[in-house]
Amino acid sequence: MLYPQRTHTRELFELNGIWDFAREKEAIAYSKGFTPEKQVAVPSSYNDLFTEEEFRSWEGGTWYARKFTLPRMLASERIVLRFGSVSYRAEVYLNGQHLGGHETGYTPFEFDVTDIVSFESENLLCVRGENILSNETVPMGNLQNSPEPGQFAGQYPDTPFDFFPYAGIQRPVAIYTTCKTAWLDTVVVKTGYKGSTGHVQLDGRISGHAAKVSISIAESESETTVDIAEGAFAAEIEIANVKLWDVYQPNLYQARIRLLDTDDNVIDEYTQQFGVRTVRVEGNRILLNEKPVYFQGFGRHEDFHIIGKGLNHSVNIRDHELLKWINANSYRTTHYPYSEELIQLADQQGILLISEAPAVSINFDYVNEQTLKAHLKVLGELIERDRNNPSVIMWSVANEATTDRPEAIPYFKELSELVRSIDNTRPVTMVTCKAENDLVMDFFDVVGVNLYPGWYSLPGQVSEAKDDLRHTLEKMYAKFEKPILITEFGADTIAGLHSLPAEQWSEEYQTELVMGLIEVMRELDYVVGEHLWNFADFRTAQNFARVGGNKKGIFTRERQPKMVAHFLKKLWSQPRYEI
Ligand code: BDP
Repeated sequence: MLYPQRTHTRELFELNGIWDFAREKEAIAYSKGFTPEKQVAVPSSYNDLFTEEEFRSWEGGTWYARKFTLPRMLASERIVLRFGSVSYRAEVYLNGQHLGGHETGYTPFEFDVTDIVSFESENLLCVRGENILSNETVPMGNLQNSPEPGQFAGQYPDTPFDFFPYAGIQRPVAIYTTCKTAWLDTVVVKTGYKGSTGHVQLDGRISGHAAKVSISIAESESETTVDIAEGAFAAEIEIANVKLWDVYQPNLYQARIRLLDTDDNVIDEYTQQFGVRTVRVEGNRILLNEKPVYFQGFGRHEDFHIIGKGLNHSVNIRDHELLKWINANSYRTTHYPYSEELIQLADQQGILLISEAPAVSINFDYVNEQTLKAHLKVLGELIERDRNNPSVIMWSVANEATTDRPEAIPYFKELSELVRSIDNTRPVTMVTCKAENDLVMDFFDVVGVNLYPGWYSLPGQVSEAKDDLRHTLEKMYAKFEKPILITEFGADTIAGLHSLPAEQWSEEYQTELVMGLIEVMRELDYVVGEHLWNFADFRTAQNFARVGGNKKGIFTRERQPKMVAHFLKKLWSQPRYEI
């Protein structure tokens, strides 16, 4: 699905702002309009907007409504209604008519509403959201399970993962138009280079009737025209003196794609941005443009005061500024697909992303066929969505599943096969918490591992934690013989709490532990990166282990540095590998 844009042939406007809101408490036809309980902001999670607990922890049906008017000059166009995401599931109604639904939050969906919208009167848009998780959703929730290491349980709300289950219309809602005759549906860009010549393979699908496609790349002054056959086209383009996309060198190209009729009239125009770069694994290295890259960065969350997981450009800008300040080069979109707008920012700023499916804490005590189906669906949607973004250099299919169970083997085999069937241009990883007992690493190119010595084990014992880490990594490498990326490690830390000697929860302890563990990682040549947990403090469900959320942030939730941030900044200012 294309990201919506305004072009010479497409109009675009957003339906963000203030909507009506009500919890579904009665068996009435909300879809035709309802008496609001509250007003709500879109995009935003609804949970932290209001003062009442029953709204914050509400997971059942939520109804959103707003009216909008369409200008008559668009009456001849095809009209599409698009949602950036609604968590966890949505049913959409326009003028009382059911358009359809979408499951698994965090990915976009859209409806052709050409025959339903009115140009004579106001249109009423009603959206039913719902955030009831189960063993058949990805992520899972409401399992009422007993805790096992790496699986969060017994908390309120009942989620087996460690972040607040924020919900609502968390990303933009937009209307865009295309011409009715024909429009570009999808485009896939694959890139490579030889010497100073860039190679771009562009494959697209269209709907409707157009004769040919013209593709021009402004930066390279090239124009190519290809025919359309059975709704598809393919073009190969060379870019002389190509400027590669790289970390903090985000050279981007814009491919202007125009669908033409037999008289060369432009029916549809769309600009697809891309970067020319390659990524692959060789031996113990991940190579970006054939040079080894050492990952220094974080696991993160889309999480901020009041807005929860709602898209907020200001927070996104601040976060990327902090990443640059601390000399990080990468992050993992833990534990779900982040907004398209954030991925685009990473493209523009040269930040490497590991894009993760929302499959966190998949527990094989509860998995059934439906779980796998939901997982495959959302993983497919994530790849379709982000495959043209040069910042995305690796896919992560899941975080901390119980992959020490034999049932995990066919499940993860299927997931890895799906990824490779859609995209063979990026390495694939899975993030384990089972260390050398993981049974599914054979299916992946890079080992991702979360390890918490000095925190969940060996509390307060930095030197023992270092030995433990070394020992675990040695065992893992002996078994898997693949590059290992440390995808999480760290310590909860209350900003402003100090202690000498260093004690858990203090800034001194976080600094000593984190810097000590990094020393060990850097002794081991097969370790290809250090991603700290977490970039910033974040909101979680409630339980006795969480004091106002997870405090493992290197920055506070307000986005100010803790002491360790200054040490990381210094360490990360020197490249790990010689260039
Ligand atoms: C890991 C999870 C992450 C948690 C973290 C922690 O991947 O989501 O927040 O541990 O406990 O198990 O802080």
